[in-house]
Amino acid sequence: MIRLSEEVADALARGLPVVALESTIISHGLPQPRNLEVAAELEEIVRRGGAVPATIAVLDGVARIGLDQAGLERIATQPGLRKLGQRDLPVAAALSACGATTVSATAFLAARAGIRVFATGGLGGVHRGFTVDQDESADLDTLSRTRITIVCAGVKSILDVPATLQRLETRGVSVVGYRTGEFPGFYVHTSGIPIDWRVDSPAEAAAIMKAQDALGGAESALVVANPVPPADQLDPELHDRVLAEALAEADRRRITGQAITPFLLDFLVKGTGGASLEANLTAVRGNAAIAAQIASYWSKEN
Ligand code: PSU
Ligand code: MN
Repeated sequence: MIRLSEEVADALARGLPVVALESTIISHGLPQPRNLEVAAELEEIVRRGGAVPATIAVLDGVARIGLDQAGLERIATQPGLRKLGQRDLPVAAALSACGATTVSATAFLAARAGIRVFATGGLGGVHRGFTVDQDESADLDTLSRTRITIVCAGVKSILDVPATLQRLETRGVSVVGYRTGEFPGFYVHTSGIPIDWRVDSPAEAAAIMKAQDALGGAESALVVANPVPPADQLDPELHDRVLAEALAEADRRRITGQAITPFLLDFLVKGTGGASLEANLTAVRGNAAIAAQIASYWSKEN
């Protein structure tokens, strides 16, 4: 049910650095045709950082760890491709379905394959309005019981960021800022919320991973929160204004569940004239680069 590409299998067997990449950001998070270019570009960034990229998706019921060009094209262009969280994986496997994997499904599959480092844009989390609709991304649950290091630009700013940080704390997920003492704001440099820990190098991140393993206990994740540089961020005022419009529109149209994240991301792209897309891409690129460095350091040490 899980198939590794030859390159990824070989790299893992030889203890070479590997970085997992998710596919939902390609299929549901970014507009076509840019998304296919980005899929290729992220893999290239990981390679330049000295690691092997493993983009993960489910094709014809098989969880694929490491996609070839044809696989990348399918996740970027196939109409009606599903968005798969961890709970969807057995169903997709049994019914030979195709789908892109979210952070929860990707982290689960990566860990099963023996990949320790994962790069994405922003984590899912607690949605605004949680007290009414109980929408908390399965990403948080998976990270609370999966031994993986995930490099992200925080959580998507469409979410309730303080509540998400609180949930990460409650569920025992370690969170460190990468060269920052504030939790990043995904499209913007900072969410304004301080975090307790920061690391300043891949070596420090790898040391935490080593300590996680040495201490044992629950197999929880390490979140390495890496902000977009201030020069590349979305203008915070524009961000706040368009986000308020997006949330109001989602409310009006009663968009909920799996559809809400893609809807809001898309609304932001249109409402900011593409500026949110550029900030999103800068975030993901930076995360892929840092993930490659951490994976490289990790493989040297282990
Ligand atoms: N980050 C992005 N774009 C995305 C996502 C994250 O920059 O599209 C995706 C991830 O796959 C994440 C998912 O796991 O959104 C969360 O969706 P939900 O809130 O439905 O769990
Ligand atoms: Mn959700």
